[in-house]
Amino acid sequence: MRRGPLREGTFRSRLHEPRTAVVLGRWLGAAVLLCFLTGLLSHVLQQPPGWVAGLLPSRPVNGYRVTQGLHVISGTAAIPLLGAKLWTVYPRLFEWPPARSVAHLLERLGIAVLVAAMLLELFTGLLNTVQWYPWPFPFRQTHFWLGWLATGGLLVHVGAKAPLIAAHWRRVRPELAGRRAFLGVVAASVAAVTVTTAGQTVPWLRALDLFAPRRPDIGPQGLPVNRTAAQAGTTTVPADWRLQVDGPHPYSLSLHELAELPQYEHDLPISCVEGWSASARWSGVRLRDLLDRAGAPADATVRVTSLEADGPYRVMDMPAGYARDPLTLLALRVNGEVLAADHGFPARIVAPNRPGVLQTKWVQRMEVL
Ligand SMILES: Nc1nc2c(c(=O)[nH]1)N[C@H]1C(S)=C(S)[C@@H](COP(=O)(O)O)O[C@H]1N2
Ligand SMILES: [Mo]
Repeated sequence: MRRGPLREGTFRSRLHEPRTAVVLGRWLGAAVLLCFLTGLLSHVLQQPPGWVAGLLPSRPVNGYRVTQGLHVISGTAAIPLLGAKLWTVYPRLFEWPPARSVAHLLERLGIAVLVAAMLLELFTGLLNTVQWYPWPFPFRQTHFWLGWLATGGLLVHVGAKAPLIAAHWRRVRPELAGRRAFLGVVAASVAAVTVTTAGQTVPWLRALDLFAPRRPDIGPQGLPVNRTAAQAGTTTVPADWRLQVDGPHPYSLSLHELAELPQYEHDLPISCVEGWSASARWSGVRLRDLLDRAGAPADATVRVTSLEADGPYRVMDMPAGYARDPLTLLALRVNGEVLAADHGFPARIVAPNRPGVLQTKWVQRMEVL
């Protein structure tokens, strides 16, 4: 097969043809769609537009744990799928002439945008799971907009290729020799990356969690840590620490006074946006009790500020839906022990169905907004 400037017979595999691309495209499309939708959800939960904030549900307790687990699992699975898909179609890169018409040129440019956005999206996502940010742009916003670009580009691509996809949707008989084996290898690669990383969030895969950056049970008090007290500069808490609560009736409480209030104990997960999650038994004071004591209106948002001097998660706003949930705690203890410095001593927030980044550690102040 002659391909552009390259010699005759450069691409010898017969697997470089539309049926293989269609089968892989279906798998990849499903992974990308799942990844996109769960990513949008994560984005909204982390930074809800004003009118959405009041509508976010604090249940199911493990909702974010499941959706963000799926986000990182589907994104990771998309990496070998994208590799296989690109290998299948890459001879078309050398198509000759490069553009047969304006429409053909536009379609090829669209594919260039799609491939670039998809590669960058999966690359930034993968590096984020290991907290490595070797680029000058902000991760979250870039990942968000690239997600739209990649998914939009995918829809255009599917539209442009619809006739070809339809023509190769059904299995051909007899099946091309080698295709089944190739697809089998791709499926096995996807299964391998999934089972060796999903253990960071799926408890029964924990033993196989070889390549994920975290194991949910490794860390102080049996729980991983993202930002340590040393990194946050909160290893020594002032001896005169008091929780400051500002609202219609402001007050402050020492740690001892907090511990004297009615304590509640709940199993709640920390679900990091990076894909790991772990459940623990937290105990402390209910946030709603602290808010009632401050005379907060039932629909008030509360702003929580950490002792940490700076950092993107120093200040967190919690809409009433979470703040009023009886499970939401200002936790003083975890798994039966006083919080370790790395888990937010003297007090931290734990709320159901919320991203880990919003589970503020080393709490200093709460403000009724
Ligand atoms: N003040 C403050 N709180 C924080 C963070 C932080 O950087 N600063 N990191 C958050 C992130 S990203 C996660 S996943 C959880 C992790 O909690 P853990 O370290 O107790 O497991 O804490 C959150 N709370
Ligand atoms: Mo996190």
